[in-house]
Amino acid sequence: MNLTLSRVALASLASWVVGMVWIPSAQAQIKALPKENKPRIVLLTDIGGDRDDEQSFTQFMMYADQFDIEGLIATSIRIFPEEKHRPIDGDPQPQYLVDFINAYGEVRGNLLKHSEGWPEPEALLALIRKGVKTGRDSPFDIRTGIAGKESGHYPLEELIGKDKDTGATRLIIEAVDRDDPRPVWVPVWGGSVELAQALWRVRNDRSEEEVKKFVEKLRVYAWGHQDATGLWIQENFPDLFYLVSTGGVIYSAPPALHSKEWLDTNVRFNHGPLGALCPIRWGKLGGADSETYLGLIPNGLSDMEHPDWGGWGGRLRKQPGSDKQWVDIESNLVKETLGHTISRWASEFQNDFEARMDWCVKEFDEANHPPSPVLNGDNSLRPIEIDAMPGQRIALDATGSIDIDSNQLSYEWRFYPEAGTYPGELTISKPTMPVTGFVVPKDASGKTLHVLLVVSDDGIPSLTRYRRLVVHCQ
Ligand SMILES: [Ca+2]
Ligand SMILES: [Ca+2]
Repeated sequence: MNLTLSRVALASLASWVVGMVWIPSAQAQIKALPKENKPRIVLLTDIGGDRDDEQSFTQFMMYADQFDIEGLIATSIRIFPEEKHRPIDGDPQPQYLVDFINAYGEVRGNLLKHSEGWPEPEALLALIRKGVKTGRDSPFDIRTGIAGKESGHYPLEELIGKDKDTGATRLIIEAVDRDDPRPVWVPVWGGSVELAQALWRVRNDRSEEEVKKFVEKLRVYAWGHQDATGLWIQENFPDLFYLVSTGGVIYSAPPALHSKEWLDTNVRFNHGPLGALCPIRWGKLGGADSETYLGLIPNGLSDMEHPDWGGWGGRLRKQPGSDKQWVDIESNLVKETLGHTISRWASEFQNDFEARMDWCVKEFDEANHPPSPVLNGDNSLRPIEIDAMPGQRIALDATGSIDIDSNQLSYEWRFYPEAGTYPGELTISKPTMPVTGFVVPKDASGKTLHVLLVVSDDGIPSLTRYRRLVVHCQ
C-alpha cells in the first residue's frame, strides 16, 4: 500500500473518541493561513445590549480560522428602549461570548472539514474578560463623541485612572507587549474605556519612548464614539492609528441581502447551533459593527494599513490635520454615500458569510470555497505595487488562478479610481479575459492607479477573491 492509499484509508475511517476528546476523521481541506497573513485581534464588544453585536459576533466567529484572536472583552451595555425586556442594567455581559463560543465549539469539528486553523473553544473561552460598567445610555453623539446632558455617562475621572485597571485592560497591554511583530487590531463595537485605561496605564508607567513603541503596535477601528473615552484617546494619543466609522455595513445594500428571510435561510435555521444563536435585530440583519473587521479578512482586496484603499470594511479618509486618524468617506467620484463604500461589496461578503455558515453543517463536497487568484505569477494575497511611465503598457495576467472545488472561474479587471489619485478614465482592453493589459495614461504622471483583479467562481453561492495592482506613475 502506498502513502496516498494509506492516507485515503485513514481519512475514510469513522471518527473515533480518545478518552473524552472528539477527533474528526475528515482531513482539513483549505490549508491554514501563514501566521504573517493573520491579523491579531482583541475585540471590544458591548454584546448583550443592541442585538447587532450578536449578529456581528456570529459572522466574526465564521472567520476565526483567518484571525489570531487574542482577546474577547465584553464592555458596558447601552440600554436600548427596544431591548427593555432584557434584564440588564448596563453591566457588561460576557456570558453572551461564552454562549456563542460554546455553540462554535459544537460546529468546529465540521468547520475543520473545510479549512485548517479553527481555534479550540477552550482557548477562546480563556480570552474572555469583563470590562466595567460606564453608565452608557442615550443620548450620545457617536460622531462627535460628545455626551448629551442627559447621557448618564460617568465622568472621565471615574472611568480611567490609577485604580481603574481590570483583567480586560491587562489583557490589552499583554497582547500589545507580546513578542510578535504584527500589530494588534482592536475593533470597538461599543465603548472604549478598557482601551483608554490600558493606554493610561502604559503612559503612567513607561518612558516616552516605550509609550511610542506601544502605540505604534496598536490599530483601532471603532464604530463611532460610544463613550467619552474615544475622544480622550484621540486627543491624548494623536499618533495612534485610529479609524472611526458610522457607515453601517449593509444599510444601503439591496434589502434582500440583509432581510429577515436572508438571515433565517442562510444563518439562523439549518446551520447548526452557532447560527441558531444569531438574533433578528429590528426585523433584519444590522451587523453594523462588522465593518470593523471585514477589512481584516485576508481576501486580497483590502490592506488595512491603507484605509483609503477600500475593501469589505469600507473606505476611509484621513481626518483633516491628522496622519493617523481616519473617518468615513464620501467620495464625489462615484457618488459614494455614507455606507456605500461598504455596501458596494455586500453581495460578495454576504455570499462569503453564507458559504461559511454552510461549512458548519455540510461536507466539503457539498459546500463552496473561495477561489485563489494569481496576479502576474504571484499567488500571495499581497497587493503588488509597481512603478511605470506614462504611455507604458502594463500586462495583466491571472493565469494560474484556481478553485479548490474545480468551479468555473470568471475574471474581471476593474479600475478602482477612488482608491488612487488619477482622476481620469483608464481603459483595460479585455476586462473579462484572464490575460490582458492597459496603457498608463499620458497625463497620469505623479498619480497612482489601482487596478483590481476580481475572480468569482460558479459555486453556490458564488464566491469572490481579489488581487490589487497599484501603479505609481513616474
Ligand atoms: Ca455594539
Ligand atoms: Ca469554489
